[in-house]
Amino acid sequence: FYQYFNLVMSNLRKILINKNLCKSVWFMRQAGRYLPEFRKIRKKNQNFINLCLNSDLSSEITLQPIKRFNLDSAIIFSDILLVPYALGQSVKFNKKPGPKLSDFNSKILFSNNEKKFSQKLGSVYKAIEITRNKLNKNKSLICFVGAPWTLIVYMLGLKKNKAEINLDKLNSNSILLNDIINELIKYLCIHIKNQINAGADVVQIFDSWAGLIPKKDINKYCYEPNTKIVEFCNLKKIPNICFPKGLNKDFEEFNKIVKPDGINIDHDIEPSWAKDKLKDVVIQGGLNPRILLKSKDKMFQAATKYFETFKDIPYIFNLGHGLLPETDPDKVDELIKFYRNFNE
Ligand code: 1CP
Repeated sequence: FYQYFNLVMSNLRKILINKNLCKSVWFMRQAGRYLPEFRKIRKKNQNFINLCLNSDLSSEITLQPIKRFNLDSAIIFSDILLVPYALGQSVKFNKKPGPKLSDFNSKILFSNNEKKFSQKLGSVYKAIEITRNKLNKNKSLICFVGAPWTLIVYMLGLKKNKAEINLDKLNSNSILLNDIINELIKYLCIHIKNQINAGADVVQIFDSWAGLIPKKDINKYCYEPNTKIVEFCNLKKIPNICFPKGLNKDFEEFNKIVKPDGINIDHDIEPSWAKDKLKDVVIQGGLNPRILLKSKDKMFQAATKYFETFKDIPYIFNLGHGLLPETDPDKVDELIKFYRNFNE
């Protein structure tokens, strides 16, 4: 049975569950903005939320980078902000300064229920079903959620600019924040469960703004909520990868406390430091997406550092953040080929 199980188990699951040495590559934001075939669809679909909620188009976009580059995993085309949307907050995607949500209303948040929530996101689950049926069995389908803190940054409009949050707003809401976090954990677990039931193999939990949490609050806003979500995944045997971006040396503490199956490092983390400090976890990613805007040689040189450092331990090749919109798709192709050659 186990032999059979291993054979049909997708590559990413094998690495995450068995800490297997088999090789795997995918990129954050691999489906989207930098691909001409995506832009063509996007042009005809001005409302981004509606595009995410169109099961056929979502599935088509998810498969675009797989067709082009033969990556090992697909990540479902969706957005972390669909959860606040499904919980009753309207979301607009402006080009600048980014996504804008309607004013937060706690009465609306706390008046939701599982059935209503799952129905609102039904088309995401349908998109996963369609995609899983079309995707080669040895490739993984990754689903994702935003971690509570990162969602709250958008839900309460906490960001002042790229690198700063509004501390007064944070502190004046701190009592309410506890309840919001718990409510979000509940619905994020439901969203994970639904996506896995629809056919996703693995979940990635994006805490993209973890680096903006005041040090004294890091337990409350980052470690605890991520731990609860990972514990839920463990209970349901769902392979999970955490991405607490911007934590620097606190990546070590995060990993010891939260204990995810996989951890995506960002580009501020030195690979040899990660290998040394992040134990009992599969390391993923790290390469600066900006390097794909440089020459081929520079890109290969930077990537080699990751391949060399992690060649003897399980490692999922990926980036330290998402692919940038200005990335040339041919560079992505070259990087994947270079990776495959190196690891042959
Ligand atoms: O204008 C456009 O065409 C929309 C651009 C776009 C795309 C392609 C947005 C708006 N979201 C997405 C898809 C998306 N978002 C995916 C798809 C699958 C893939 O990776 O290929 C994923 C995984 C996300 C996740 C996401 N959305 C995160 C976490 C990852 C990260 O990059 O840090 C975050 C923070 C968001 C919010 C979001 N969605 C879109 C924008 C412009 C933003 C804001 C980012 C910011 O505030 O800097």
